Amino acid sequence: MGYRVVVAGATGNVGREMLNILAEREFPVDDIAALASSRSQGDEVEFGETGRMLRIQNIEHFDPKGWDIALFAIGSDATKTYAPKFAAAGCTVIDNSSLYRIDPDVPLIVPEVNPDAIDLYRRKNIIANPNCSTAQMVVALKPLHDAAKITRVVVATYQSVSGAGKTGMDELFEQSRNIFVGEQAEPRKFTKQIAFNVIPHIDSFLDDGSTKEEWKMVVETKKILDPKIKVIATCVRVPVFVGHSEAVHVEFENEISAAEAQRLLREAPGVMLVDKREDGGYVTPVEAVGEFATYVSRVREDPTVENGLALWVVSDNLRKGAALNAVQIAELLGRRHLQKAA
Ligand code: 11C
Repeated sequence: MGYRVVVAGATGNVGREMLNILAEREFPVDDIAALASSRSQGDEVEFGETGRMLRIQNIEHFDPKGWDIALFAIGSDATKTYAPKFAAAGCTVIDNSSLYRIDPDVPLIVPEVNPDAIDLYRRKNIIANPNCSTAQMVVALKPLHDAAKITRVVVATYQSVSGAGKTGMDELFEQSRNIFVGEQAEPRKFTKQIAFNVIPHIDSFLDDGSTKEEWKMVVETKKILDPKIKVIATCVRVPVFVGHSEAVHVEFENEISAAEAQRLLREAPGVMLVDKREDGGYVTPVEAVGEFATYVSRVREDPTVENGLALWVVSDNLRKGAALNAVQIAELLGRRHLQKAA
């Protein structure tokens, strides 16, 4: 016996990956509903590569009563309207937007890092999924924190355009083509040209000069991993379609060698260490696309601080950064709280 599962936002980049991953991981689905706004009502999406087509239903008119789990990928505004309604109807919401992430009554979960925090979900019947750049970083940091206690993280991200949705991907494609044929490459979604360029700006600016994306990495890392860890991030959009990369510089309370860190990372859940210290002996975003793992490469000691390491962390932002983590949360929820009779 399985679950009655809803995917809300099923026509978007993340919603489609949620359907793919539910199918790939053979999540026990008895019934599945694909929802979106009225614009997509009546369209069809495939449930993974099963050949089963799902007709898109309008979220506005959908009755969540009797459904077990809803994976939401509909953005904060729509989440504000629909998550409380679904949760009150007894359907546990796993939300990919930033709306509930810092709500003290909502757990923010990365199953490899803080699975026990999920028990808090009963307060609102909502579980938050972190930002993509946070999720992959905390998966890599967790075994190192357990071993030597992280005190400070300095991270620079190299984030793909798929983080900005399908319109971001279309803009990179069109600008690249236009530049090749000698036409204008006007920015629309992004604030500057993204093709053959990098933009040190993701999400809106805050009063202290940081961006909201950078702030999310700070507050989410504290909530998931340890509130005592100091974090500073610089988040940069790069002309890559899928896959976020991060240069992460970590300071520890206790000594930890690069060799010990490599040993720990080799064993860590969700991590794939690829660190050969030779040409090509590291992972780049195109190699991470479609994969479940968070890849760690370039592990080395940082001689400029007392106990420091530098790492290169890469993952598929639509998967570990969003849809995969949401499905893993659903699996954890099922194991711990929503067990069905066999
Ligand atoms: C990006 N990280 O790459 C963003 C996308 O808070 O879930 C995800 C935003 C979020 O643009």
